[in-house]
Amino acid sequence: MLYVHVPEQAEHWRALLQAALPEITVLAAPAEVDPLAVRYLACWRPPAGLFARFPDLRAVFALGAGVDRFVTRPDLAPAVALVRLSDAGMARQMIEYVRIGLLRFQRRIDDYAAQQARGLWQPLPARAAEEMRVTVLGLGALGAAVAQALAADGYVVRGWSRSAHQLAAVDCRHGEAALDALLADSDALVMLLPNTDATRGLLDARRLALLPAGAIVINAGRGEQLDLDALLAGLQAGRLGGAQLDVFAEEPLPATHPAWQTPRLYLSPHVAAMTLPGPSVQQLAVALRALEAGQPPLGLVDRQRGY
Ligand code: NDP
Ligand code: OXD
Repeated sequence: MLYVHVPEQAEHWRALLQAALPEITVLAAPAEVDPLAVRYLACWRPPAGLFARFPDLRAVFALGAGVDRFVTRPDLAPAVALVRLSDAGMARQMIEYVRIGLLRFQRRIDDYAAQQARGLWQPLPARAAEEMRVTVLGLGALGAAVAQALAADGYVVRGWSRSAHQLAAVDCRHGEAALDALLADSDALVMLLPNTDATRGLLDARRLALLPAGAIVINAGRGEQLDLDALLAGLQAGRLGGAQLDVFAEEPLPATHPAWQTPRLYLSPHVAAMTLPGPSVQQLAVALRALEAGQPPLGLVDRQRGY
């Protein structure tokens, strides 16, 4: 049996999953579920203790890409497979989100909005894509797609990951030792990393200070990876050119946080790439059948590595 725990859209997800997996029973109403019969669980924000309720669980399907809130859960036994979404329609959304962030500053859209408020008609110089060095941190399902889309747009694109990668038209580097030099040579930084012990606090004040004057920072990975106070200080001082942030260490961002009022900082409420039920259900169904056949599914998380 597959139990889907998405309280706000329970019946929608249940019906989609049942249609995609006619060979198993899919339930979403807790009262109908016999915990001993549950082999698979699909959820996104699992409440504390959820996993421990099902003693015969084989796999948990995270209905999102980042699994930082799953890998640290003490109630998720090591033997239970953890499977996440890999792209499933999110890469295209992420490409759009990053393009918006780059173009807003590159084409001076933010400056024109400020000028409009003052009734000022004043053309400003803009930068061509070919003049902009963009570094993408994380070359996974999302980062690789973003890096390749930006390269096709004409940007000078560098990518950074834990292990070596090869991507057409992207200068790929890997390992922590390569990071500082990349930052010092970037007009824009795009963060698409998972939240792990190795990435938390990665973009600290020292590393942010390596970015050239006027650089743009876009973070859609996780807020814990970026020193927000240092970023705000860089923006307030006019040293950084602008920032677009979708993720925060504390979500929702508290209403009193100074980030809301910081000039040249554009915020969104963790919506850069949202889970699309249609493609997600199709991917989950393929993954579940792979597990049943004893094969490793797409999106299988390495729990030691943390992503
Ligand atoms: P993947 O697991 O496919 O890719 C992760 C990438 O990060 C890999 O290239 C990996 O390197 C790299 N990486 C991991 N650890 C390190 C490290 N210590 N140093 C350098 N590189 C590292 O993830 P996705 O692309 O699917 O998603 C990335 C993240 O985006 C998610 O974990 C989530 O936090 C965030 N996200 C945000 C969304 C939003 O709406 N804001 C929506 C969806 C995801 P390697 O290839 O060598 O393993
Ligand atoms: C995420 C997601 O990981 O929404 O942020 O999938």
